Amino acid sequence: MRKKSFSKISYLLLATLFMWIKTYIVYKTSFDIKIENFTQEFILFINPISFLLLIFGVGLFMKEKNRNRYIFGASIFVTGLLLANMVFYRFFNDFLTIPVLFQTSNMGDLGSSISGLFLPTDLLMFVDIAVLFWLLKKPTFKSSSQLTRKERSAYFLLVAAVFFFNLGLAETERPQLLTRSFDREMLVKNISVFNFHIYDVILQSKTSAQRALADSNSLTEIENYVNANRKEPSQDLNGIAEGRNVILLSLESLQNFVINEKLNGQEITPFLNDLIKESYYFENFYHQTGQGKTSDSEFIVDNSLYPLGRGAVYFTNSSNEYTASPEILKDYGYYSSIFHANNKSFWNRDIMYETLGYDRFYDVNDYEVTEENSVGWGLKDIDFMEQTVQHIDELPQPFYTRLITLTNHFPFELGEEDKMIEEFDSNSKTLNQYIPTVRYMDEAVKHFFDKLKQTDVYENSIIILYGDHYGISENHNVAMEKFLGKEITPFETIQLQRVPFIVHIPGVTDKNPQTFSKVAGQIDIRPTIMSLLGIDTSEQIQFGTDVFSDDKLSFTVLRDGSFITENNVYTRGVCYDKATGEETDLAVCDPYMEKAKQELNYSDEIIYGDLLRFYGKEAEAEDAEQKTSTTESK
Ligand code: GP9
Ligand code: MN
Repeated sequence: MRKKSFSKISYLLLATLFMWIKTYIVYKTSFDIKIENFTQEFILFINPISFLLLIFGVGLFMKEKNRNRYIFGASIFVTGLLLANMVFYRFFNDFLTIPVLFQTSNMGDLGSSISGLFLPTDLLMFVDIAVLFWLLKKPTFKSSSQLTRKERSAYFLLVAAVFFFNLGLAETERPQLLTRSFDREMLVKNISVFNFHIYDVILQSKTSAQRALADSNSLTEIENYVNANRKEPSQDLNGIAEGRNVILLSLESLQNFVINEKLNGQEITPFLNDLIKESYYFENFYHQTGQGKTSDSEFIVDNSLYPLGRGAVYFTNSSNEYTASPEILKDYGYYSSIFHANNKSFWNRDIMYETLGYDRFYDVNDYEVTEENSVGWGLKDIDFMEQTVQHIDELPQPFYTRLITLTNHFPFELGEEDKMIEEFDSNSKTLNQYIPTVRYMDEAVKHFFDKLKQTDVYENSIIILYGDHYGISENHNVAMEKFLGKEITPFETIQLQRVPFIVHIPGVTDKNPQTFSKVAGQIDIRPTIMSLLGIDTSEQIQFGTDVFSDDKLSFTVLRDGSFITENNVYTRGVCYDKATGEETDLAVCDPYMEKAKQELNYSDEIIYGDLLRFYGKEAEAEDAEQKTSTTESK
């Protein structure tokens, strides 16, 4: 743009500059945003620009008279937004989202103390506003003429370029940033606090629209399907663990291929291998997660519903009605909790756990985390287990709880002192390092059992261990081929989605351990737990089956539509024979193709339409709510 053009927008540029600097200062002083390298700092620094140029740029469509006034007003609005986030962050250590604004229980905590959350220094937020106000009337900043169409186009082209440059850089730092929507902190860090709000609004309106279109009739067909496919629970094991505590160990990135496997003569998972000899173990058990990774596995385990094909349900549908395990178990006197030494807002857990009915979430703030006891993503698993058992010992019993490990997470970092096995030797650093971190996690699980056995909790619990999702992606196929000593075909890729599933019932499984080869998946975990506890779930809408049931179909469907049956694997339109790993006639897989699709679709319909609000106890509440709103509107 020429000099003349610049002078036309000098007020706009100044307002942008002020707000940009102010936002960056707020980032550095009011939010706790972890920066790991220079690129991340650079992204953080530039990320407010595109939004600010855009919002102020709207003024360019206005008459000269109104333009600067609009920009001034927008500055106040943006400052207010920033300030609201600052104040909210002071209390909740988190950024504002629309569901949070409407989550009255959260706001209730803030209550009358809201004024107390403002600090005198907050007034500094308005220094630039005062300057802008003073300049508003100055002739130098009064633009005399309208921007030409060309100039305007150039301006918005520039805004788009800045935005895509920012997004591109962010994507290289965090692939699938927007589709996976990991964490608010990560989004703010990469696309700015402002664009994060826009993203949040889009996400919210999408879910609200789908919800608004659904009604209770949408559920009938699904109910019929679920009822027709319901299986009787196991004859022998139903109620065998009645009244016991339930402890779930969500083992990060643990795949089956390391179980009972050795590297250079050394077992990779010696403890789990021994534990299996005292437990029920399923060797054909699959994870069913999508982009929501750990959070998806949690969702499946608590609800026996499938996660979504796109995005993380923990983010997209966190204000739905669910009848999750904590809620069901509450009626049987159970206290529910989660242990995970990470930032509570990661995967939107803090919000979602409330929705699911958890009584308590022990997050990173409940742990003693130091430089020495941390690696990679945070607190090392052994220290995590050590501290968690102390908390568990104090939980009201009976309880339902889940421990989520962290050390065996990409990029699989580990200090030399914790390496109990050599790295693998291949072209993939990821797979090479995976071996020692898995070995370390195995040690952490051993530590957990050792410590738990010293309490009286152990004998009165059932302990269920499972891998949350794959750890080694297809990008490492060459290295995996070297490790497994065979070619990785699409068939093998599906078989690599097997994760360990171990059910350990002290006093029961140690006397009669068993390895099962029937096909099952994470979707079956909840019905299995309920059956072991002797709790009837025949009224629940769930897609899984008690794995011990004699009628359990040897079938499971993965989130991408692939499925596995007793003898076949179906993926990417091809049917494989499990015995040979070779392609076989599609007709063999055909009977299950419809079922696989239908289950995923029904589950999606439930989530997108928030259909469980029309079911059981929730339906009564919904009815009552509708009645009051119709009387009010009369
Ligand atoms: C983060 C941990 C890892 O809290 O659960 O998440 P993932 O990347 O595996 O989904
Ligand atoms: Mn995970």
